[in-house]
Amino acid sequence: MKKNLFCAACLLTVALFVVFATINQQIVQGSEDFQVEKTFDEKALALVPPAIVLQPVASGLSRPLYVTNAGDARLFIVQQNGQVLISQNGSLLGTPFLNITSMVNCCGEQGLIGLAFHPNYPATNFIFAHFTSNGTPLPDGTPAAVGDNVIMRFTASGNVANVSSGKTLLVIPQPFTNHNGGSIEFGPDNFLYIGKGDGGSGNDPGNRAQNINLLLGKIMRIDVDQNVNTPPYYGIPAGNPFLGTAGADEIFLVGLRNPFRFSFDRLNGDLWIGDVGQSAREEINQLPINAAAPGKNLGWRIYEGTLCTNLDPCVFPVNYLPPVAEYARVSPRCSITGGYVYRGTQIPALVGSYVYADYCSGEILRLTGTTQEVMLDTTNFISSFGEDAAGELYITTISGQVLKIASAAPPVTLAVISGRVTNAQGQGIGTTVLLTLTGGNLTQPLFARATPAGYFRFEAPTGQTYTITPVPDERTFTPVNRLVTPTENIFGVDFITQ
Ligand SMILES: [Ca+2]
Ligand SMILES: [Ca+2]
Repeated sequence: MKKNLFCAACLLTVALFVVFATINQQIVQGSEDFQVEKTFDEKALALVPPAIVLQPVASGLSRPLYVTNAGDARLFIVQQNGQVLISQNGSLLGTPFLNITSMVNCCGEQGLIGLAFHPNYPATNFIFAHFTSNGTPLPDGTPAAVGDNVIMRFTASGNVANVSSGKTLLVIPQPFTNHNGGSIEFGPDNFLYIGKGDGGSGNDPGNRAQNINLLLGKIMRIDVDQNVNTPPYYGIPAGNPFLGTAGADEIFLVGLRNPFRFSFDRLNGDLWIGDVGQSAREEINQLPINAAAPGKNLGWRIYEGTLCTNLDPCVFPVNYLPPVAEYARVSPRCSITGGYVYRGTQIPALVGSYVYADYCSGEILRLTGTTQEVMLDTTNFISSFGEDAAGELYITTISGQVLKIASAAPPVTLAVISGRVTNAQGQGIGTTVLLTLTGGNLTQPLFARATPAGYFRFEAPTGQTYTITPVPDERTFTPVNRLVTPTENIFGVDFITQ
């Protein structure tokens, strides 16, 4: 009998335990669900490309190739013909910021192909331009042959750069008209990085990208704060790999084919390069700017992406750095347009992804980890990406547009929805009450547990209608549930029970 009693008590205990554990599990799961609901959204967003749209910024342009900023609200639009235009408050200013059409050879892959503002701009009022010469002597008298690649510094103030102030940093002979590279960008170390193609033609016939005595097929790094007033108007950073040894001192990375566009992640300073392939692979390279970076060899022309070209023996070069991603050059895809790691605020689901495009297919893609996803398929020939001061991204189309990449969805704002469960005397009921929030776009209910004083709170996206329900137990609640449609934080979603 005693045994039976024990067993009955035991069973009761087990039953109670199970019930309690179930409730507890619900609560735990509930709070996890809440967490999961929030992280689920983020995870889901990380796995499903965000819906993006393109918003017109400027049109009627002449072969725009780039967009950049000077740390303020203006957008600087680079046209291949040698003009830089300013878009301010949604309209184009009538006078170009920079106009060097008289010294630029356009177009094809030639023209004004890169622009950078000094990191201390406008306090240090230097801008830097990368262009192919038309053979006209440069403003400081330096000769340049048709097709030579020039890196030139100008002074600028307000909305105008001074062309006659031009100082020549580099004149790089270019054997063919294609593969001029393009991007010039200041890195996290405040040095100027310059992307150069392999000199052109196909399959790098002069094997220039692997030749450390040539500046072609390289990323260079120079210090524009050295020799500010004396030629060559730059110096060599101490960490450059061939400083004090064989090889051109300006070289930072070796073995690129045509890094038309590269950028630095504004959060962590990583260098991201879209290196245009020959006929098989388009590739993306990424590396942190740290002590291991100088002298890395990105492989061309031994490798195109991860494929051996068979132009040379298939042996990894010293300091080889393989791409972090690549895709096949299969129609309609033909040429990568390197972009940016998105660090803006208007497309939360895109933060941290590398955004890039294919010039021929018109697709805008993102790379997250090792996953490449098409976000938007367009009919545009996307010549470049650009970034404004806030980190929002733009594309340029060779037909003459600048378009902003924006979220197709309205921004999600969370509201606090809170209230209290009390007895008729307005006192907390001293024991916990579980509540659920269902409805809206939620795929699972959210759970909250009232405190002993009766308070509870949820957070849920605004603009949707939810039902809040105390989970029925031996008590009844008045009302049984409540509907809310938060546009901002809501307090006083109260219930009364015995
Ligand atoms: Ca050297
Ligand atoms: Ca490579």
